[in-house]
Amino acid sequence: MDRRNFLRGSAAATLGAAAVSRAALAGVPELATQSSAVTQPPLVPTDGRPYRPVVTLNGWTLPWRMKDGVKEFHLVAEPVVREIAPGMKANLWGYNGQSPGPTIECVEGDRVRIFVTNRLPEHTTIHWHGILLPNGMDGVGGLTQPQIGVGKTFVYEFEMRKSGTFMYHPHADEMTQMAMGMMGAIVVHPRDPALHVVDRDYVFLINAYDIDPGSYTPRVNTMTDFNLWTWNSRAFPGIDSLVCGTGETLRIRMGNLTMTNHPIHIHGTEMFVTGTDGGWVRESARWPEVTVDMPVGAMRAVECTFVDPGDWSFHCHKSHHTMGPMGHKVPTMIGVDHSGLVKRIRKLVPDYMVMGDSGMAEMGEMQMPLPENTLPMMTGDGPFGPIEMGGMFTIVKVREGLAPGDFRDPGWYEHPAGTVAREWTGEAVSETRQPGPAADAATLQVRKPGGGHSDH
Ligand SMILES: [Cu+2]
Repeated sequence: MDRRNFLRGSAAATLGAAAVSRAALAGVPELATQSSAVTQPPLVPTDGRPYRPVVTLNGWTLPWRMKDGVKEFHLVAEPVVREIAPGMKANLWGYNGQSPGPTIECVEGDRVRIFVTNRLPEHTTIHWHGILLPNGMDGVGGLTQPQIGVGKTFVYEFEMRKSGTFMYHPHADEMTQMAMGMMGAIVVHPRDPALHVVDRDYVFLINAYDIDPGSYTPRVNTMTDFNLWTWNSRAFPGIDSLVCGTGETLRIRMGNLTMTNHPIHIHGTEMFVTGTDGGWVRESARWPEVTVDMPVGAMRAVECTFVDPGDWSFHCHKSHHTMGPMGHKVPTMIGVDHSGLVKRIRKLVPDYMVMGDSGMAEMGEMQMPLPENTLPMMTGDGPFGPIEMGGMFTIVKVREGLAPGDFRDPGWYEHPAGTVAREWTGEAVSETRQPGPAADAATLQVRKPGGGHSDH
């Protein structure tokens, strides 16, 4: 490519940005943009109806301006570079500098005006998932509105009729635009600030990418073979810890924009689903779970309280979703004795090594050279060694006496003496027996409403 064509090419690449005319942006709220993938502190409202703000995991909340009683937001759809975890960056499409875009927070009854500027190389729209609004504001390109052309700014205006957890994403060339990371969360707080109150309130979206090791841009045609399983476009150890005090109520709002379900599992407590993108779940309809399945295209708000402090795991229970991209295609070698073979191969390839003949855990420690721009299969260092996790995994750091609003990472949990599983060394143990279940067997006979007995 000669210099002239190169310049023409790069001009085309930045066409979106260049083509947004000043006139089109007259009167539009100033562009707020975020350059960091680190969890930002909650945005405490300084005007409008009062509410307790959420914390977006590895994200941020979009500032607004009040104009004649209307909350005005400005979203800019644009190419972004997102750090998936230290050591890997991805060329994604997102909003206002990041993928996912910023969380939009408002209050039930708020009238919102959302300006959407398109700096992508193709047209787009925004659909407001779960929000009740006039049909023409629903954001389905071709059906309820013309597409937002390259360089154009559209405006959406509606009232937030009900509180809850929702999201936004394009309804234009969806396969491409969602595979590239275009999505964001919407949290509408109750008009009555005394309703659905919790101590800490987190939100994130579940997404997935297919990015070949050594490359930077997702394959957008992938249907099932995703290799990066992410929360808010971050993979462990890039996902920040959630922070919570013992006895506090923790709400976690999650939305799933991947093409498969995710059974999200928490350690150390039980969760109740208190809301979906359809609204709040009545208290009488809630039941306890330690794994909440996240269906495709759905949101769930779960609430939990921790009694025990500690570093509690919080992850997808599909084991391949807690892995990094390197290693999915390694053959199973368990039980294969290839020690003789290795010697012979090393004569030809001195650095040859064998992996997985006694399981794959050794990959957690392996410092083998990776191709450029990818993540190891198992990674993350804990206080006791490698954590052997990647992908959709993080930690809820539960501590006693945390100050309200303190979301700083408290470091690793310091276990009280004698409370950590340890190697058995055969020391003498007390012979004292606790009363066992046998003594209580009679009281365990449960009378069923039908009159019969059952032994539980
Ligand atoms: Cu999963």
